[in-house]
Amino acid sequence: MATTVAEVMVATLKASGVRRVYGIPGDSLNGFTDALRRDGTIAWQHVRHEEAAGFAAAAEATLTGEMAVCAGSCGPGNLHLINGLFDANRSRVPVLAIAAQIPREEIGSGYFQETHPQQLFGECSVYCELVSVPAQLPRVLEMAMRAALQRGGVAVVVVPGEVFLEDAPHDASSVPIRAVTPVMRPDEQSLAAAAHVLNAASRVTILAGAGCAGAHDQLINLASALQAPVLHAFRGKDAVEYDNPYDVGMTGLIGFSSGYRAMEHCDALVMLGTDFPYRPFLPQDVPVIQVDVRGEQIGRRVQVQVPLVGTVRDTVDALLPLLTPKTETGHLRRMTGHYRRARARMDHLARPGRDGSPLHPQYIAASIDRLAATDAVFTADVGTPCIWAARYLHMNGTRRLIGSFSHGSMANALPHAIGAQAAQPGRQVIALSGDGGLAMLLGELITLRQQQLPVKIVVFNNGALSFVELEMKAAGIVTYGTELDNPDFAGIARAAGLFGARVDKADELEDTLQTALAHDGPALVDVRTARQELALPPKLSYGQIKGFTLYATRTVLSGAGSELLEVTETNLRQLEIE
Ligand SMILES: Cc1ncc(C[n+]2csc(CCOP(=O)(O)OP(=O)(O)O)c2C)c(N)n1
Ligand SMILES: [Mg+2]
Repeated sequence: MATTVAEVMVATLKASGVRRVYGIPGDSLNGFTDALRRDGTIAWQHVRHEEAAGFAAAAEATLTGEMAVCAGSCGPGNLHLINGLFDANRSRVPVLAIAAQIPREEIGSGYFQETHPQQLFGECSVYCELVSVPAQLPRVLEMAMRAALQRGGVAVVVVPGEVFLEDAPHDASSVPIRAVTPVMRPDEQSLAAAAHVLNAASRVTILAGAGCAGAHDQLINLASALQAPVLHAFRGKDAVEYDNPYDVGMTGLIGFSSGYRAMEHCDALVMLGTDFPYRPFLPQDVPVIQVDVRGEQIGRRVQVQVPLVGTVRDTVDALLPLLTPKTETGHLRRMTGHYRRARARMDHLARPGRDGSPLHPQYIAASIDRLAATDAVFTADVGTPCIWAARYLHMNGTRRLIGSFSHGSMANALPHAIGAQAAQPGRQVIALSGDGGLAMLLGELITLRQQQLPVKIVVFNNGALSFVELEMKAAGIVTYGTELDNPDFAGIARAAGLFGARVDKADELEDTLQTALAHDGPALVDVRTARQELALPPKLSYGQIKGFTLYATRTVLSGAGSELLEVTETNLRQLEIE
């Protein structure tokens, strides 16, 4: 029978299927970690920086669909969680954060380590409450968990350290809190309005996002009825791309031309479970139908003619009988034909490169894709690794891709991999890391060894914050502040107890990757990668062309003309195939 507040909390988590808690202990959290120790069924998943705990919980929740938990001690301990929690909250995955607080009687006195977590976590959570008296438990915890699960996001329970150790209310009993999945579909009138628009259109395009998870059949059936090309937002890649004859790839800043075209040439757009944020990539002046479980999210990127509030699965099932199947296939054929050509051009770029020069990142990503397990989980750092993951990793319905797709934080790949691997120890987990991203949370290499997590890391070591350099080029800014003078990452990995290897030449890549993937434990492969690889967006604006011209001119004038030669040499093969 649970007697303290901490014991009631542990019992509630246990009853709800929680298997582990990521975090770092500390004075104010000791009552909670001690209750975990005494119970012994929920693992304490140690990390070296609380930010990693937030990211790891986000990845676990993304992968399993269940609630994941992290914890931090008072003040700086839980403040460090925040960036990882922003990531989880913006990806709308259920995460519970237990934020310990300074003693109740000191709140407001400027006490040692004092912060106000309800204010600090307010912006990255769907629920955030302070437990002031034991009688609030377990109700506050249950409400927090339900909010995280049903609203999709982060719930924070703030507990002053001494409260963990106080007696729980006599009638405190723990009930399991699990997600329930409602059937959610729009009313008949809205469905009829959507069908009216779609039946009158002749070139329908579908933009599909993460909301299509679990609705692959419905997506394909809709595309078939409408003879519509399907492009995806990045976060929808693993739910949309596979077994999909209607696939035309991705659009957006890191997408490619065929996805952009499919939107440019449509006469009606269906947005399915996506909050794709880049307005210039969305078509203007065509009717838009948007399907989302969160009605408040509809219409915030583009004017929507018919809002459909419901899950993709239930909404498409209800909509399909109202549609007249289209027989005209011209739009679909043109767009899939364009995609095949764009795909061929991208595959052509995935070549090793000239002897002695750094490897092309496209080749590295395509090699990872080829050698990875059919059920691998990939994580990709914000920066150019996201571009190469988007373009060269093939999804198959079993593989998963996890990233900081909505929050866009650097250094996500390694801690996301920690969460994925902890949740599913038998699965191959591969982190595509930037050299900047890896260095930012480098200490988490030690977590891999200590927690025996056999994550495989591939470092796209281009000696720079390369994505930022691309942004500078597009904006006409001379490269500045982006150089990275890196240490020997493979040596650091070995010193931390991992398998570590460095790849300088293309013909070493495949064997080294294979050895690392087969290694029975964590491994890091550090690959010398071209710094000046240009990753062209699907639509070059006049401003970007002007920006590049200005960048080139200013670079020569600043005396750094050799950088332009490197840009040219690295990208010559892109010109060959235009
Ligand atoms: C925490 C954080 N800081 C800064 C940025 C801005 N930013 C986006 S990508 C990037 C560079 C990433 O460098 P690296 O990890 O080496 O990857 P690369 O683009 O070089 O492949 C930066 C600084 C960010 N997104 N997140
Ligand atoms: Mg880099």
